[in-house]
Amino acid sequence: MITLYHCHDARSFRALWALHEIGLDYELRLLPFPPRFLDRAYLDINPLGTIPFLIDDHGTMSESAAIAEYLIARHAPERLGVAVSDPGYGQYLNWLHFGEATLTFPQTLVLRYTRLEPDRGLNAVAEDYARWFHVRLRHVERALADGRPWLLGERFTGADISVGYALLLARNLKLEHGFEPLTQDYWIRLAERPGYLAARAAQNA
Ligand SMILES: N[C@@H](CCC(=O)N[C@@H](CS)C(=O)NCC(=O)O)C(=O)O
Repeated sequence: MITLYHCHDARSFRALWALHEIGLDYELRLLPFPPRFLDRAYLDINPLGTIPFLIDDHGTMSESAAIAEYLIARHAPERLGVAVSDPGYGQYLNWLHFGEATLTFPQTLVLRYTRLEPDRGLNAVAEDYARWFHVRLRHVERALADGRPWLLGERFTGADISVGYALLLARNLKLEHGFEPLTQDYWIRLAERPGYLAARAAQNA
């Protein structure tokens, strides 16, 4: 059995989305945000206090892109993953990590200084990192320039879940004005996927 600790629309959404794309049974534990302060008992489960936190028969994990990669490798490698022997394997891993390390990290500074701690007077930092995000996002536009529907080509993979979550967060932070045309179309394709819609319904249930 798989258990996922999740907060609404937080990075743990990558894991939730992957679970639905794969079609796995799981138990969802929804927490208030931030759980570190609002659900102290959670620290006994995950001492980091962060989400996601995934438990399965083999152990625990706390990194959202790694969880998507792991679930796909174990349960849907051919449908949603890219094999080590495939020439696209390096690109697959690169996009999986780019989604978190390059596209999500700068947005967390925007979230922190505009939504969570606006009284710190660090709005200039938020503006700098919003710009940083938009510049890095051009890499997605370039990747889609040959008309491909998904980052790796004709097939949706875990890389699209990782980058797709960064686009969802950007929309929530009102940063979508920096989406260039192909990126905007890509977002629409992502948001129409049954797996994405089912994950959103699950967190709202
Ligand atoms: N790199 C980790 C980051 C995990 C993380 O920091 N999650 C945030 C939510 S998006 C969190 O739990 N924040 C609450 C806190 O730091 O107390 C990942 O991709 O899962």
